[in-house]
Amino acid sequence: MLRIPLTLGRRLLIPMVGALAPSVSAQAAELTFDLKIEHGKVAQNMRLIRVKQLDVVKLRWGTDQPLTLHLHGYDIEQKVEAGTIAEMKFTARATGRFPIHLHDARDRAGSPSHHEPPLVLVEVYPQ
Ligand SMILES: [Cu+2]
Repeated sequence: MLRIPLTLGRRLLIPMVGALAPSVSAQAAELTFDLKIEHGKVAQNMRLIRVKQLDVVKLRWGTDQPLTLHLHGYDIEQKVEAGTIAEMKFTARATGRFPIHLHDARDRAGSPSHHEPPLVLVEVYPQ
């Protein structure tokens, strides 16, 4: 009997599904990351996200307080309400390191939040 392990995480499962459909793309995978923000921070082991160029990246955000996230470089801004999941989805066309940090209503480019360590760092490696 074929048994599918229930413990298999989303991050392992999705690249496998992608591998079953090579006609879509030889390399690119769709990767989903679940990120939970508590007291303005993400758990230490989720602060670095590594993907490959052309991967479709889905960041699913949860938070304990309303806030606005900003992914630099790709320049995506995403509002997240407490108790809901907000999705930030993009194709990783540009390679490099892209910080994600918090914006708030008073925030402007160059505000102190841009000088603090990022909430999460996204690294996109060349194919
Ligand atoms: Cu910003």
